Amino acid sequence: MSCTVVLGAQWGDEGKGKIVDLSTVDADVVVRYSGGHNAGHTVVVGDTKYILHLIPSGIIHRGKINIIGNGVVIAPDALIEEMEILKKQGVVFDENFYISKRAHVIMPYHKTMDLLREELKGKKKIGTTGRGIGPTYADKAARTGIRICDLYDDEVFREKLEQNVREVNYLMEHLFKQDKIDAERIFKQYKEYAEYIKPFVAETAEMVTELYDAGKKIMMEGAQGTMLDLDFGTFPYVTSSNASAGGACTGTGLSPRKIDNVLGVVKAYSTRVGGGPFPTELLGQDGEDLRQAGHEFGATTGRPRRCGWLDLVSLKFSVAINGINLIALTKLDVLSGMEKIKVCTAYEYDGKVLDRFPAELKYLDGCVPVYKEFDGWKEDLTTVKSYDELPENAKKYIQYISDFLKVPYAIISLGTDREQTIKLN
Ligand code: 2SA
Ligand code: MG
Repeated sequence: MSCTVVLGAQWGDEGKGKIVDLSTVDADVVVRYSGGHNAGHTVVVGDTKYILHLIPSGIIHRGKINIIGNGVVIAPDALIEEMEILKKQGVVFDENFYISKRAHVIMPYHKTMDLLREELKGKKKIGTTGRGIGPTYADKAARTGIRICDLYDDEVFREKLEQNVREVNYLMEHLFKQDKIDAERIFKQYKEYAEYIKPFVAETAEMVTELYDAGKKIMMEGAQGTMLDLDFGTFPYVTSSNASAGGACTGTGLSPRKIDNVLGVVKAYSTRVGGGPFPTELLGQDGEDLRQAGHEFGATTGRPRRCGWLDLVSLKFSVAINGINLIALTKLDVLSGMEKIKVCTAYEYDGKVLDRFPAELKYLDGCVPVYKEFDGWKEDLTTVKSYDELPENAKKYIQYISDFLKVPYAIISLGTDREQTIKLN
């Protein structure tokens, strides 16, 4: 028995989709523990491209159990749509798929609130995906949220819904001057959704534990990245859940004593979508070149991602709080052809060198990165099959990263295809 958490060590979009897919081969059970349909994993198998937002990637393989854990927030309409698309691609949903009864439900007004709050923030907007994620987790913390199990108890569902709608309508009327929303219409619509997903709803917390105890190999699939974690990311420019390893326990019900490995997915450079500090961001043509070379556009919203050099200060923090013991390095091939490649090893603020990732945004916003510069390489890496075949300069670059972080590589990924992978540990 074993449990591995696969998570993003940066700001999301590290290429987790492919790494999760590779790790799925060895897993019996795949569990999502945080986030919602704000996530976007692209998995390419042969000629087929699957885009997954909510459903664990084990679903593409027969014989694996897939669980949406209690830490995930579920928009039933988005879930059903995703299931329908996957079914058309030949994916089967039966006793291979479970949805936690305890997961919170994204309601239509959560999306409205998400968009309105962003609008009110003006220039300070977070740049959310507009999917209602934040307001849903806020209701969870405020203890007013609606859970999947509530959808099956009409009395409870209606009471909670009417209470929430009363509050939202009050805000709409007094604050946002919007049209009122109708609880009864939502009730009926969500009852239909609830019926559709009913065969899959279960008490998944004990299920995960029992599967682990029965000797199954479990993979916990992270969404977004550590720097977007509600507690450890660049708050308030974060998502509203724990994307870091701690979320894998609270978001599934598996005890921390049962997590054996944490595989951190690290992209060979940095990107982030939305607002917030990004010390190593490349503005202008350099950033644009990296964006084009790496096809850095959001899988969910299509937004162009901000691009920059690798940031080892934030990564060191990420390794520490997640307990990352193995690294999957992705998109190294994208750096081919660059004259010079830089990595940030510290931040400088007001004449002082900071070598730890600060909590205060002002340091992140106002710092100047201290860079170490590497010579680039010209060779195309997309056909490289072993570590030894890598150009010397590429080896120097990746060796430095691993030494700095004191974590070995498990995987080096050189393209979207499964074949474009070097396996090391
Ligand atoms: P939200 O919607 O409340 O979670 O947004 C809060 C911040 O979290 C960021 N965020 C993400 N960053 C990168 N990738 C994400 N998923 C999609 C993808 C994004 C997309 O995989 O490509 O398609 O645009 C993701 N989800 C949330 C978001 O940008 C805010 O900064
Ligand atoms: Mg993504």
